[in-house]
Amino acid sequence: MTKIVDIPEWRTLQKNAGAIGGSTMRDLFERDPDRSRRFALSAAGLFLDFSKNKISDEILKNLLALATARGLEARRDAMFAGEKINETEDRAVLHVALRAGADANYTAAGAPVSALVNDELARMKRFADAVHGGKLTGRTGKALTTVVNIGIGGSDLGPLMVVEALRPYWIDGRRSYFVSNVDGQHLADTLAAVDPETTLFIIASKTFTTQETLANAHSAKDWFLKAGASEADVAKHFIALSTNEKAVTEFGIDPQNMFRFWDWVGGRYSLWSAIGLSIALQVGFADFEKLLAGARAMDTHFKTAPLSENMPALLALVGVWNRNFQNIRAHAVLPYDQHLHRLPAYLQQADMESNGKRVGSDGAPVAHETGPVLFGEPGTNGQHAFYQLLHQGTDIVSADFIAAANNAVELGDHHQLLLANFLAQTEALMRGKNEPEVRAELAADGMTPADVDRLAPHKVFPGGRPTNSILMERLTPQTLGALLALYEHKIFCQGVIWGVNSFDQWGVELGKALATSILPEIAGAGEGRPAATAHDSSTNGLIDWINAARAPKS
Ligand code: G6Q
Repeated sequence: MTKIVDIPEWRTLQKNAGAIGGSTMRDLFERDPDRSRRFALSAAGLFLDFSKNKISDEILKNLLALATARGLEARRDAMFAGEKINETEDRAVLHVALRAGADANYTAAGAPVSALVNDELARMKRFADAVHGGKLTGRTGKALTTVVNIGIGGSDLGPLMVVEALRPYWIDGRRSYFVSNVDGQHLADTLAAVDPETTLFIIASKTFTTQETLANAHSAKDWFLKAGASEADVAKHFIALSTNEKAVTEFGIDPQNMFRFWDWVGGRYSLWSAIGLSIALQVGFADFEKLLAGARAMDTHFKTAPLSENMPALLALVGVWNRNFQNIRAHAVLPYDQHLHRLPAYLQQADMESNGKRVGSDGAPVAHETGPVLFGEPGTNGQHAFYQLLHQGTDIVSADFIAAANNAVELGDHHQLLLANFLAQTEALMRGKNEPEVRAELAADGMTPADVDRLAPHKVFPGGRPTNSILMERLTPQTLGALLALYEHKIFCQGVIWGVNSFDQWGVELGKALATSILPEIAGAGEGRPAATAHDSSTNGLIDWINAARAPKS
């Protein structure tokens, strides 16, 4: 089979990379001030400027040709048609059906799903409204004002990130906590802050077999029972979000208190499903629906816009250019919005679990790089931390800068300061500061020629660091929904171009299996243990060290 790196469209782009190598991004802007108009577009309430990448019209044309050669549109249509595009798990990929609205008519592998989705949304709405209206209360009749969502990975990061992002939309008096880590401190710290009489525990697990989530769920239930509740009270304080009714029932949750989703919803794409119930409880169902509507607007754009005017496709192609033709290995997500502080963590999973693959869908090792290392922090905090490397490090890192023009809190000139920093950073990363500029500046400051010589090399900024700027008028449920769908589809497009299955995650299995086998080798309180022998010498040594450190001290 022809490797992707051998198709003519790939080769052409390699030649383009060589040809543009001699120009700086600053040159490109100086020669063509109009580029920011051509390399920008609006969709679903978002504005994307991708002109600060080292691309030209020809490169963009050739990237679009690569997308066409890789069958991107056909693959997109196959996803929307509910075909089983997640081949290794033999599943359709239909998170778009979760937010498609009342009139939708989606099918997954030929079976209708939209009525199921809408029924479940209606159940979620009834439940959220009943909790908010005080119709559903805790065992002592008190309002359920607090949610503890117990889940991990896709059953945690999405709803946690959205609840944090929509803080201005929180219903007064309601609080939400998210417990994910099997480290008992996470649950213990949370339980210490909540009242068992007013807390609703949501056990969020697609499979309902996840070790961490079940350990936390059982411990939360023990805590609840020890606080004076009976088994019969569990129904009033524990609900499940899952695809596995049998395991939910075995845990002791009545299927009446279970909200369903389906195997065609990937964990990291599930915040739009029942997994979003914690969002609906914290902000109200109406705002949850607006989140879905925002994503739907981006879905419609993605499905219908030609690739040359398609925001997710263009963002993906620029990422492919940077990764494969500019040899950029890391990508930063930098929201200039404190409420988006969990967006980088969420996207770390969405992107790295989806496209961090070394074997193509055909089972053969790929001959090109796939997903970059993704990281990030909100601006301006990151500026005082790792931006040093972004500006002057030996590795070039690409970045997405995200901001809203208006803030929920207009406090003095804080938001202007935030926006000025947002703009300054992308300009500085693109332009840099060359040696003559640095020397002139130092001399103008009255520095001696010797000091200018000494300091100038340290003050040079090479520039040419690629960035995308994503703007919205305000961060609302709608624009947040659109932003998240933009990233989901970007990841999908890149997976298609790279020829990997973005919807499986076999890479998380090996560690899970080994943890299960090692568990019996870790001493419990007060136990002595023989030396470990079953592993390599490092792992055996680490087990022995831990067991010695856990042994009772005489
Ligand atoms: C996401 C992954 C993974 C998953 C967690 C939790 O795409 O599959 O992060 O969400 O392992 O799984 P459960 O929801 O089944 O507990």
